[in-house]
Amino acid sequence: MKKLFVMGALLLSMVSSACFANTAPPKPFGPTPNENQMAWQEMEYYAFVHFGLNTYTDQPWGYGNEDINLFNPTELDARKWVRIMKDAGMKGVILTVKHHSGFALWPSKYTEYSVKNSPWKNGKGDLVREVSDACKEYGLKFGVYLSPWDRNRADYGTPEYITYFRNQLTELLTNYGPIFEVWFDGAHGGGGYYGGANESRMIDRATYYDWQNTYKLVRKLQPNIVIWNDGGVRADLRWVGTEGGWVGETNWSLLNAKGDVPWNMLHFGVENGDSWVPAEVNTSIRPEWFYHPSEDDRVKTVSQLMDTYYNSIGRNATLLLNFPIMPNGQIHKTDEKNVIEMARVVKDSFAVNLAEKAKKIEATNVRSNNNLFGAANTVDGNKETYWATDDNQTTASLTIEFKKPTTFNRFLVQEYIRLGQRVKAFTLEAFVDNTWQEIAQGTTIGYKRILRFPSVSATKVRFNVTDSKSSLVISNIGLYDAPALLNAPQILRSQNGEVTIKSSDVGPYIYYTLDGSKPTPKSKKYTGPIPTDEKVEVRAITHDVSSKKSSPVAVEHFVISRKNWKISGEKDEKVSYVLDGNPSTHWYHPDPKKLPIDLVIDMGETLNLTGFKYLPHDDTMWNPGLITHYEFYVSLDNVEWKLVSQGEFSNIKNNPVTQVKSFDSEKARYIKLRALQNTSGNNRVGYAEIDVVTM
Ligand code: FUL
Repeated sequence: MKKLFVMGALLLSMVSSACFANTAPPKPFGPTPNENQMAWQEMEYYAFVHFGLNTYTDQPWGYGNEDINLFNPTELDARKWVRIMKDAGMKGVILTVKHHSGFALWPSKYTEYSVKNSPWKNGKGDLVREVSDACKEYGLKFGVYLSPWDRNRADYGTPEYITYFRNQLTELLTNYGPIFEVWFDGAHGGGGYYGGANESRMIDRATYYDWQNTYKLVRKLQPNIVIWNDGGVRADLRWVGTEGGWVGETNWSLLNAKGDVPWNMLHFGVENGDSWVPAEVNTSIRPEWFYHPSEDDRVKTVSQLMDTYYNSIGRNATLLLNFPIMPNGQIHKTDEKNVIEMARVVKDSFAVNLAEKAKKIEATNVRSNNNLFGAANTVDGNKETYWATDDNQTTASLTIEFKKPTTFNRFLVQEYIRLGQRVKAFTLEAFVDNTWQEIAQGTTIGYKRILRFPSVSATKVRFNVTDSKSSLVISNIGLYDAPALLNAPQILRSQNGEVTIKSSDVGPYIYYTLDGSKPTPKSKKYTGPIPTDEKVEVRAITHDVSSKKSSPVAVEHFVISRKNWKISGEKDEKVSYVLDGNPSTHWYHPDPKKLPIDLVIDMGETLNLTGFKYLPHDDTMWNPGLITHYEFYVSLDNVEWKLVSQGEFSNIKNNPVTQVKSFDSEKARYIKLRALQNTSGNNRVGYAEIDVVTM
């Protein structure tokens, strides 16, 4: 009897320990997000707003002495801003309440340099109140950007300023309800008004602000907040090292608590970092942050916004997209239109998760062989369930089988980051014509990773994790057939004659002709650079296999090849960018003397010229040195030169597209473009491309 009892107890303990093993979830691996970071990450997309005295002075950075009387928006309606943001799919707003000029958008007790002394609403206005109220009304979260650098304050650089800064922070974090994020920009010292001193002041940004104590204050006043800081002291979120609108394809949500944070750590995170510091991509819908009328035709297009979306939210970051407000207090209609259209494209792209329609979904390894951690959890629409593998099982595959061939061009995958970020590398394969073909690959996943690839029709899809820091914990998988953005493709020819054709979207195929005939989906499919020589006319379309729709036709006539062209007298290797056929590479004279500045090209043969083309470097944000006034000379021997064209490239600043100038036919082997004046008023002159027009 006793024996039986012992055996029974043994059996019971075996069963219960087996049960325990069966249901125990994986242990967290490495650093994990806290609740505030988790809530912030799930917002994914929110707005930035830049508005202030700079809006009226057309400056990116105010000096700190700008006339307060300029601030008088006549049609400001914060509710309308927030409505647009909500319609755009955004979940919050961060208002730049004080930029570097020190002008405060709320009636702060601690300074006279604020809206309270401006004509707007006779000094009774409070923009922080209006925006935070509108956010409450429309269900968006509210955040503030308070610039630590203040070019107005006489005490900037002394300990008194830190008290002032904290007083302002206390006003903001006490009087306006819940604040989800506070933004402490990294710009820190230099020239400024400083209460009339008009001098340059430098501070040590690692020590001057005493961030640790400021953080304590912030967290005490707003326990649910996340702190952004690109300065020396680690906060809750990190900058990605660029304002261009992208983070690295590899993006770890980790940094080390101590030590320097060079650019590559900001951009890619740190694989084995000891702290959870996820990435936020901040970028403006226009080149600059404040409104400048000259940028009205430089608003990011829907395709550019979609690239930004995939390069931020699709790469384990959040997206903080800026609206520069106009002097009348409104969002420009182009900015509104594009951001709303982007929201429609996002909605349509991710409307139907085809993986949820699978016939079968199975994995090569499931933790404890228990359905609790089974592959089906990745398509159950529940973000708290996941597919997990056994401890130490760092590679595995998950296969989705459809009832019928299914077309898709997007893959979405999410790790259950509450248990840490783990995956280092993965691939995606499609079963097409009875064989497995690799269609995409990626490195890190994190909270969310989205891959784009040309549309593929398959009966099965296989997701393979090929490397991971620990066992796998995948919470969600999506396959989508995103409707194509069918814009005419871009056709480029390199100096050696290779033609490249680029689509503004990933998904549609490109078809082309070289004989002037109309391209159709029966024409040649573009698979890579096409070698061409001399004269050729390239026509191309993009085509979406799902909707069977094509884009308008793009046409480029290439007349002569620039194969033998040489830029005379320039040793800098990058000078070849001027002839490489790629509009996004550019070259500047390295050590410009004084204008006029010449660029001389030997074409290697004598040609009959009837004109020339100049494409400036398309970036008006950072002093690009676009040529505005020019002379163009030709020569047969590089000794005797003839002036064949002169004048200005009108409106090049606002619209920096290829400038084409014609002249009467001239025989020439050498050409010289002389820059007489430029947009930046210094001696900086740059070029993206130079070409000629022949008979
Ligand atoms: C930068 C600032 O200097 C810009 O003016 C802008 O506010 C941007 C968001 O941060 O560092």
